[in-house]
Amino acid sequence: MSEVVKADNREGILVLTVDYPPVNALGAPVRQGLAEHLTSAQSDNSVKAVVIACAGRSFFSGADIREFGKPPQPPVLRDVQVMIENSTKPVIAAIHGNALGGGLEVALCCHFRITTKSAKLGLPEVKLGLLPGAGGTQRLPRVVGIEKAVQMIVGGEPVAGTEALALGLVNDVFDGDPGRAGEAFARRALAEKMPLKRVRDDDSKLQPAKANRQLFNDAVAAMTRRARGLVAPLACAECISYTLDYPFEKGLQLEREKFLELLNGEQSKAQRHVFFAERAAAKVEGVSADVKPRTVERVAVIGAGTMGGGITMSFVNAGVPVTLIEVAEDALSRGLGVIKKNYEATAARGGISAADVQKRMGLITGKIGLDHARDADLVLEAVFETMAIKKDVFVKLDAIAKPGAVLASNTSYLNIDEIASVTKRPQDVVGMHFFSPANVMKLCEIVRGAKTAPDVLATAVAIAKRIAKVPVVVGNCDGFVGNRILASRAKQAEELLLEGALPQQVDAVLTKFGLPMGPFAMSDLAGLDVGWRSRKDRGIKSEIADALCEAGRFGQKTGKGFYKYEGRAAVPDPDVERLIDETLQKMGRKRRAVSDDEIFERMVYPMINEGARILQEKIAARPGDIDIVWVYGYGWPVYHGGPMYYADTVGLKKIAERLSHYAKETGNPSLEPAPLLKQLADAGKTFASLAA
Ligand code: 3H9
Repeated sequence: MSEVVKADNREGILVLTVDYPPVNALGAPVRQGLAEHLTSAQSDNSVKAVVIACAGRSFFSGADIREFGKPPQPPVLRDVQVMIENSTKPVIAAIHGNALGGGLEVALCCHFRITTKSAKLGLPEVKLGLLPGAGGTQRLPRVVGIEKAVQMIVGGEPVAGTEALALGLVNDVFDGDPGRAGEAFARRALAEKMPLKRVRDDDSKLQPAKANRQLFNDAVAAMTRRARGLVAPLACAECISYTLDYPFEKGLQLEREKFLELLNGEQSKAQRHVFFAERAAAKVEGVSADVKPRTVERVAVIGAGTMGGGITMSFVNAGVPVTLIEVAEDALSRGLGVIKKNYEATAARGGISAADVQKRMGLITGKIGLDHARDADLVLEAVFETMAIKKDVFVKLDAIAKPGAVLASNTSYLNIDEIASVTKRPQDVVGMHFFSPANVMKLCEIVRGAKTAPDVLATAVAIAKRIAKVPVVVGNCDGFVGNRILASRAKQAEELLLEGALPQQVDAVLTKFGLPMGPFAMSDLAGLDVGWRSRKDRGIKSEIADALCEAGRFGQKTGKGFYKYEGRAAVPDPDVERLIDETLQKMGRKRRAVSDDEIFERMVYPMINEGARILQEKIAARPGDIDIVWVYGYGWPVYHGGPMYYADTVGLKKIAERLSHYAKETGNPSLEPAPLLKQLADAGKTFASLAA
């Protein structure tokens, strides 16, 4: 009998407890164990009802994603579901923790479901580029109605136990041990002779949408508005529509076909890569799992500008109080005002309640003067991006911060060791680089200095996760992982303009690929004057951008930059084309037609090349870490898996050849393939082979 599924016949109630760490995924041993016990329960006269519960922190978290793409091992999940659904004895799912994906789909085959109030019940397959492939798209709408099902399946967000009860998704809620609660419910079901309801047999909740198809169409339109380029949300919606058009069995069969199509498609493979890469990135090389993070209860953020404000919001959104520190009253009240306005705008859109605005603002204490960082366990510096200013702040922090406090800098490219060197406690200094807008973007690059202590890294990772960010630990170099790769792209973007491409052409190539914006729209958003000033300081030129700034075009803030702005809409501007022509004439250059293919290769392949250098220098520990930085920090389309994953799908040989070609064509040796890229390409290998 199964090791993974324990059976305990408690005076007629057979309690099956599944124990398959870490998250009770429905892997082959689980399916086998369930099938064995369910079969014997049918013929065992002493069994009157069956409870399915899980040990550990959760009910089933879904199918075992590691099995996807491998030959299926019997019994398949559907066979187990049929056994449950057709059981002549009541089967009760007792849910705690999570019931996700295949986990909820199993529960939907049970005759009764009970849950803890805090459990999360949902079908998040869409986030893996999939759809619920074990009947979820056919059963959930029959339980919660079409509109809620669309929200849960196309949106992929779970509901809590209390909401599940209100929706009729569960029969009851419980506290305490799932097995015991399941047993008690089973006795009640038997005593009250509750009928064995099969979800598949009841179409009543489908009737409103059957009578008025617009209900379905509107719900889908609302949920797919932001599905840019993703195939899974639309496939999920299509499968839900089968409940309106076909009998249950036919819908199930069509769902299966669509599921397999997505499973074998390129998008889901890329999205599954991102799922595992994100989890791998949280494991820090050289920091074992038993290193304990330091306790962080009080946080101080230095600087109430755009970054400091966004970082503060991230903390308070997670319920962590922040002391927000500025040097002067007007800067502080401006910063607090922006935060309040942001929250009020979210409340106006219905994202949070008016009470939430009050509560979150109540977690922020504005103060003047660094002295107020004295009691903080974590101090996060987000002041102007100049080494001298950063050093000045860290000298002062060193003098006042309590012993053991983590001193973090939000620098986006400066040398963290140089910043740490002005303190007497470089072991406590770490980079925590957030991305703009910091309250929205999920990435946090955690920069490891030469002397950063392991428990400081562990603390930075833990606190980033606590505030719902995705942490990636990176090494110290100019621009770290994200901005260093961005710089390699920016160089080529500028070069392309000097050869004849236009900003709108370059941007369009990248947005077509799935990035939210191209380099020129991004520069306009950030403000061209910032880079201009810094170039002047360093004696560097950027012909076109400098010419734009000299003409007073600083980007969105002045209504003109690489584009002109009508409201927030970027419109190509003939004046910019003229300015480019004039600049090229002055330089003695002629414009040529640049193809979209060349633009794509010259923007993306140098990024991959820089990624290879970053791996070789061990600035990133794994290719997947680079992918996570670009997916969560810069909007690289998740369905292309990140630049390094994408490179493997193109083939490193092709990428190396094209880079070599452009190096010769443009006379730019830095475009030659990096040694690691060349070595892998020559050996017919992939970046993924490095992590294996
Ligand atoms: C599905 O169900 C398809 C069906 O519709 C149709 C089938 C026919 N499988 O995230 P954590 C691992 S698709 C295998 O750090 P947390 C994870 O890799 C599935 N492994 O923990 C990690 O491993 P490691 C639908 C899985 O507490 C470890 O567990 N379900 C799975 O922060 C801990 O993970 C989903 O999409 C899995 N399903 O969060 C849910 N899930 O330690 C996906 C996790 O080696 N999972 N692992 O790095 C999650 O969202 C989160 O993991 C969860 C726990 C919320 C469950």
